[in-house]
Amino acid sequence: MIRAFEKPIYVTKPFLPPLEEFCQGLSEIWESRWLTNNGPVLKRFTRELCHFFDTENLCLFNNGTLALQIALQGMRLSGEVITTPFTFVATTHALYWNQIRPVFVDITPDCYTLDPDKVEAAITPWTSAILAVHVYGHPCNLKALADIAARHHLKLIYDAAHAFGVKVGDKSIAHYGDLSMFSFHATKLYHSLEGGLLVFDEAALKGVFDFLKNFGFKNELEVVMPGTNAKMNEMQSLMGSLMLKYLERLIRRRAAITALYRQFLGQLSGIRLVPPLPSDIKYNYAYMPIEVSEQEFGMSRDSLYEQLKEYNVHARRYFYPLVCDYACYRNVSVTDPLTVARRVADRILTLPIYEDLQDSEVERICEIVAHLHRN
Ligand code: T4K
Repeated sequence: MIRAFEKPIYVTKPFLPPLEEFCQGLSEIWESRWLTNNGPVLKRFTRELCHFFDTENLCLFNNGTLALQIALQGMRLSGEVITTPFTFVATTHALYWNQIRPVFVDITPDCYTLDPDKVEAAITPWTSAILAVHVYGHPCNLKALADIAARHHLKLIYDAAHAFGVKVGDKSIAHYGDLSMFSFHATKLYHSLEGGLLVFDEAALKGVFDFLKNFGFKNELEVVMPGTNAKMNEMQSLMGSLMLKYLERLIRRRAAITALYRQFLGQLSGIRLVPPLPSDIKYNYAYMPIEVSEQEFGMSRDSLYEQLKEYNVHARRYFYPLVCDYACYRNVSVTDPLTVARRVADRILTLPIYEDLQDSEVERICEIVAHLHRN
């Protein structure tokens, strides 16, 4: 008999730096009375990120969704954009808010990222860009997508919401494509309470993004474009800045948790794990996805999800349903049968993973899964 957890085990639990460190930073904010609108802490955080990414071409926002919306707006994209349905709704919402039609195409079965062959087949004279997602932090097929974008003169944008800290070769994942958006939401392995970041190739976009996130103000008297309010404030910037020094430790701990899960779950029939990523990828272990095959496992993904809750384990079905199946996108015509995306969305379950999840807790979660499998 396996006991249920006394306290809920959620899919994630935000890491926080020691309270004293945050309080120290807060006292500086209290002293300065500068709370938002390009304050000193935001400027310091921006410099730290410029160093981290080795580029000046970046811009901070109050969340990832607005960052992506502004990216599309600032790059003046229109018409159709080819994208994935296997993502968080915000990816598609950002297109919709820019009056761009999403063209959903299928994903690959190994890492769940856009299938380059399907992308190429979906290009029309109205296509302006590809919006791919490094889902769970898994890098997309960077080379193939870059090749397609170059041949068809399309912009290549990455929703890298999950991919902070990921490197390919010796380069940050941010340096692939024309632009990448990172989310710093509390549920991400690295966060600034809420926050978003754009890293881009073209230096001239910086000025545009700075205008767009601050109502379009150039100075007190001039508004040069109809911007919005998407500024990161000083408390967010403080958290982001403090968190940077813990990033490697967080990734290491997540790697260890992932290894434990893989060791236990890899032996269960009906559970599919993502194959190990190529050795030139430095992964961030952002999520712990498993695929549940009802026939082999003896229980559907949904039953497993529900039964885990009885044990106080709150896994999540990221990303089910597919975005194109939400009521607000059902009128978007989809020609690709999305065979892989549909199969994956019906089977996927993301298990708890966070810094202070104990080894014993991972083992117990795996024992519960094995117990449910046997019974
Ligand atoms: N693109 C992609 C591919 C994304 O995944 C996202 C966001 C975006 C774009 C947009 O970026 P942001 O605008 O969010 O920066 C969560 C997050 O809210 C969302 O940021 C994230 N993706 C998405 C995958 O997950 P929910 O609705 O599932 O979160 P929620 O509130 O149910 O939290 C999940 C669990 O985390 C809770 O059961 C408990 C735990 N939790 C959560 C919060 C907020 C905590 O322990 N503490 C907390 O403060 O969307």
